[in-house]
Amino acid sequence: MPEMLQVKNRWRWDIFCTVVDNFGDIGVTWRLARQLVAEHSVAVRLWVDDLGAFEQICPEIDREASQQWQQGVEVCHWPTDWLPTEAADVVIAAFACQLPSPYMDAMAAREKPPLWMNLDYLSAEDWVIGCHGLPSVKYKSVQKYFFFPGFQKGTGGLLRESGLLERRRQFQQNPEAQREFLQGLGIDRAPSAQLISLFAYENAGLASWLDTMAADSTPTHLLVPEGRILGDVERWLGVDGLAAGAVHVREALTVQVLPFVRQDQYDHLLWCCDFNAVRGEDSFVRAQWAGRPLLWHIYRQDEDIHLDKLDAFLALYVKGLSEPAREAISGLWRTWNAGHDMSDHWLATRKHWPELQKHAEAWCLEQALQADLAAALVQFYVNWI
Ligand code: TRH
Repeated sequence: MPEMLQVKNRWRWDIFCTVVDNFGDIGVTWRLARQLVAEHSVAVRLWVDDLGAFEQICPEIDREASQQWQQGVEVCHWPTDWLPTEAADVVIAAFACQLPSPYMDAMAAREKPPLWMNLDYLSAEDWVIGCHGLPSVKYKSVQKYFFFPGFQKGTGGLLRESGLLERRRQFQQNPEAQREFLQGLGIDRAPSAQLISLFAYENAGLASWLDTMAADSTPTHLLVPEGRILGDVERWLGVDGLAAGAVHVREALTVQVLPFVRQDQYDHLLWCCDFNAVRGEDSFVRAQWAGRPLLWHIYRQDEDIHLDKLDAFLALYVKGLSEPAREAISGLWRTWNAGHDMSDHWLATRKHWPELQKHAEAWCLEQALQADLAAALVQFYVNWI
């Protein structure tokens, strides 16, 4: 074992990330890079083509620097004109991004070719199990492999840092810590109000959901990080130029706009809330680790293939729920993703609140039984060498 540790200490991994849009690409690769360094003593270089997006989730990033160290990770700006660089032992192309061709040649020039993997998008579809770990294309002597994150045995699992659930539980059991954290963001939670976070793409169904919450007998405090959904919030409130710090009250609903916070703070926000509306990939996973009921705005894809992904996830997620609770939460998610009227589905969901709360924690614990994605990647490499 000590030998293995010594070898491991010398491992060098390169992770390549192109920011296609939004924050999911950098969100996932930054999280993975940090975890590999912190928990597996791996030397990681993270190549990113857009440091501006990176800065949003990690404000320490110097967007002008071609190379910098952040939390033990060597962050490199992926230049348009690639300079000769030695290839690492393990090369991860995140979300099928195309590596620079001189780097591919450097991979092929190594005495022992590196392990080259494509870290794919997250999907709960069954075919993922059959494809995870399979060889993909080859470049000269270098074989590429598919690595699929997932929710079921036989996939690469989900990103989950060591001790995450313990930290989350301690925080959720500490009202004072939560109060302090929320106050730090300028949030003064009324004791009787349910707290909901809203991170989503533009959605025509939002107005009906806000109408329903405003008319409810239970007060709601809705926290909206700055981003794409703000236009719909503005239209509903009848105001322009919403920005971080804005607070508007409509009947039982308080809407508060938050600044976009660093990734770790966003976790704490999710842990504080009774219900989290999330989107894309990384926030979706983090909301599951929060152990609270959630609503997923899935990233839209051509020919509506994202709807198959939504159904595949729902089919797994609702197992163990009573039929009415199952219908309520599935209906809510499908309606949200269709941009339709949320009123009835929200009221139906509220009826099954205690069951959905219990279920969210049970789902989280069930998912935590899988090896986490970083550990699974390291294991894949160990098996490969
Ligand atoms: O931003 P997203 O929609 O990202 C993506 C991309 O669109 C990507 O191209 C697509 O492939 C993928 O979705 C499916 O959603 P996601 O994945 O949740 O990423 C958001 C990241 O931003 C996540 O790491 C959490 C982080 N975040 C913060 O750090 N602070 C915040 O205040 C908020 C709201 C989010």
